[in-house]
Amino acid sequence: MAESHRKALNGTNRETIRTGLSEESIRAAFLDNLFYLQGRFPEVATLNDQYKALAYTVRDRLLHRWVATTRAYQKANPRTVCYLSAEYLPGPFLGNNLLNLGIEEPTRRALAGLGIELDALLEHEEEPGLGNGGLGRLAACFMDSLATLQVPAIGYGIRYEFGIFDQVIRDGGQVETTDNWLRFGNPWEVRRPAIAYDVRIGGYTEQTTDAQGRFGVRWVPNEVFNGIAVDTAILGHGVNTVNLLRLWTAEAAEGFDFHAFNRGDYYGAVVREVRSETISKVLYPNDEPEIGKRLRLLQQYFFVTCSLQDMIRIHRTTGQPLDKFHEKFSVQLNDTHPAIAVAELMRLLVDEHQMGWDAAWEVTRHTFAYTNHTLLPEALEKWPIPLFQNVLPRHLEIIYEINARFLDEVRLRHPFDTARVQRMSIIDEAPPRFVRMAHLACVGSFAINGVAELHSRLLKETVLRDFFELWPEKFQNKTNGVTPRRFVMLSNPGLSRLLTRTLGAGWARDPSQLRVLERHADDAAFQQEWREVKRSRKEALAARILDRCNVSIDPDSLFDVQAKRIHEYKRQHLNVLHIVTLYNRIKFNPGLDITPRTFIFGGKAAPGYAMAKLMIRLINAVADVVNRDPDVAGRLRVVFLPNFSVKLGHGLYPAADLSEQLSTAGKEASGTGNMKFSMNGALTIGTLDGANVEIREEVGADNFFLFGLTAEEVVRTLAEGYRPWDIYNANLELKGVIDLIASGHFSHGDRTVFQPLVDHLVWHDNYLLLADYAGYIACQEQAGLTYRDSRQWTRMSILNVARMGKFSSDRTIAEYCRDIWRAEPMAVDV
Ligand code: GPV
Repeated sequence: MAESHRKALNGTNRETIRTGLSEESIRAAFLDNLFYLQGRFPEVATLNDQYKALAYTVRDRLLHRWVATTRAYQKANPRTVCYLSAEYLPGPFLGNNLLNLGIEEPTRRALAGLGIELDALLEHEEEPGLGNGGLGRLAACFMDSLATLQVPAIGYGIRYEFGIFDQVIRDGGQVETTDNWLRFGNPWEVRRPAIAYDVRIGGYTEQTTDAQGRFGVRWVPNEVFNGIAVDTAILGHGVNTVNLLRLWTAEAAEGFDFHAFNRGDYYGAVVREVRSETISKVLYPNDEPEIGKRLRLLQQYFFVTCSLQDMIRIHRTTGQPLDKFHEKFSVQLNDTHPAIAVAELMRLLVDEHQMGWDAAWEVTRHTFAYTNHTLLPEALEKWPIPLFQNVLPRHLEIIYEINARFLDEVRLRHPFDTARVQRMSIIDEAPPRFVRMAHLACVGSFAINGVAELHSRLLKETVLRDFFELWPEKFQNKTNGVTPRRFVMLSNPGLSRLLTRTLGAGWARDPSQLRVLERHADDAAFQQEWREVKRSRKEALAARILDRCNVSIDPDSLFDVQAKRIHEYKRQHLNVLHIVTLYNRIKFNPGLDITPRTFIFGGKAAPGYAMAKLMIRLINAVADVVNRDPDVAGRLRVVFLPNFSVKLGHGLYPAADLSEQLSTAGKEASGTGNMKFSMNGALTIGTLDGANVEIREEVGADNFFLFGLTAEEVVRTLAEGYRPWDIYNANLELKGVIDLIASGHFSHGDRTVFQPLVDHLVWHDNYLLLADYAGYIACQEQAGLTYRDSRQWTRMSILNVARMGKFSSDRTIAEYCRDIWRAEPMAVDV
């Protein structure tokens, strides 16, 4: 690789300071960057100076691959995937780029020669938290796989100045602080001031007539600002392909004639400038939408219009007419956050590029595909019409027109069925009336998919049933995946080395090769190595937890981990009921022989989600009492690891023995953390929900701890009039646990603190914790017993890793390419 790389740059074999991959070249380049980019010499360089000098050194080594890729794309004009996502959670870049370039070892040596430890620089990097959780991380895994599979692609999104808040735990509760991730600069991004587009907001529309007497519409906005491209290189693993992550940042429109609007109001113009820059200021910290936040709608429209204008610009450079737009681009809508794209492309084609409606609709409906990520009805986005009208008056007209034509189609298929027409309308007529974004996405897309088999089936049977009946051919499943580069190779180098020594290096690009591990599952020597890898990751996590949380944990105990956003449907509180159950058992029977466990939690709660915040409080309150109680010492420990992130995940997944995947069946669309744990040899305790179903199918029922109602049983239980109060009274152990929480035992005697949570459980419990409690406790007991049989446990762990190949995001992306995008790989030479 290094050879061709050098030749491409200058036609010679000479390494230059910006390309050389040897230890010496990297060291020279590092010192050069320290001096010329940071104005520092080694003796006075801070950790941050060193980090940046290394980041620039690595970025230089990406750049000519980036240029080569752009050139190759320009020449071949390949079909291109555009991924529209309001969120990306790429994690730290440095380690991943070193890995994908294959230069981690020479870099480590180059720095060591200067007395600098690579790991300290890796640790220093602040990750871009431009997402909330699974959805944003999925987008980042997809970018990794697209580049690795050499598929031409652009990821479009928003360059939030402040990403997901930093979580601090104070007095046992979550406190949010702003995430100032750009404070020290971001060496990975390249700002492209020349790539900028106008974004209009508000105002009104009027009819126009052109010289030929044709009618048109002019949108007269009352605000205009700019979106500027900020690019990050996404390098594939072991290939030269560098795709683009293009994030938009908002600025006041330069050269825009404010006078026409403001009659020379200089002050007003400056205030406008301040306001325009708030568009990309901060990420909304909710997993599910808060209805009717104007700024959120502005953000969505902002990045969608910039991205579509950018695609149109790129398409025009190919010399092809706009009615071939959909042959050049396939545009994936990551949930409904970018669904306004359907109306915006129509506007751009019809109003700005004078295409007729029918021709424009042909292009539009062949361009978009929509991925749904939730079945929760409260999470389906809808915008109040008064707000929508105020922000996007022209788009509302366009949506009405799309809707009118669409509902005619529905009436043709289903005469007299006015109920169906109302259900399917893009407009929800309940006052104040709403635009239903999922319906807009369905109508404007040629493909609609869910993210796991069960989720895709339930979509067709429930929330999108009418659409499925109208267009069954549009519906697909694409089970999620995660990148084995970041989540195995980078996070777990010890496991990777063992895998490579045993199987050869091919598994990271072709994880079906992991199946060969099955042969070693019972091999005592291999098992021993397997346990040593896990043990070393547990020790490293224990050290981190001691440092961060000042809690000492025992690496020999079973590490029982639940890391994900805090949500009632994800049922972290069911996990807590289990902890308190064990606590009570030991209190009643001090000599009880149980498997020692360390319970580790991580995850953020939406700042406005009171019950989720109370769940965090409960975890910390129980931790506080359990960890101080000498009666349970050596058997139970509880840790809440604050500020969970991709970076913390790197240390967490490899250290877990047991992965908690407890969502009420039918509620978790897929889950992706479940895959990361299992790929690192954790066993899963989980319900038949989301991708758990398929993980269990792959690893085998014997190697998975299953409990709980099925999705069908959940629906039936609720329909039959569920009474959690009866379960509470019938199960003495459960009652003891709930009563202890209610008594104030974990809240310094204060009975009010957890009362809302307890009352909710015994009277409503819409996520059926009490119905699943007994099964969960029994299943946990089984897991605890199995852990004591270390040969059995290790065998199961090995078989999990061996059989997780399906859940590489490379498989997911290959399916999208084949079934939705019709996109082909294109090798890039340097
Ligand atoms: I909708 N998801 C998310 O993280 N944020 C959202 O706004 C929505 C969905 C998640 C789902 O909850 C997970 O089940 C899923 O694995 C993930 O999206 C990726 O598909």
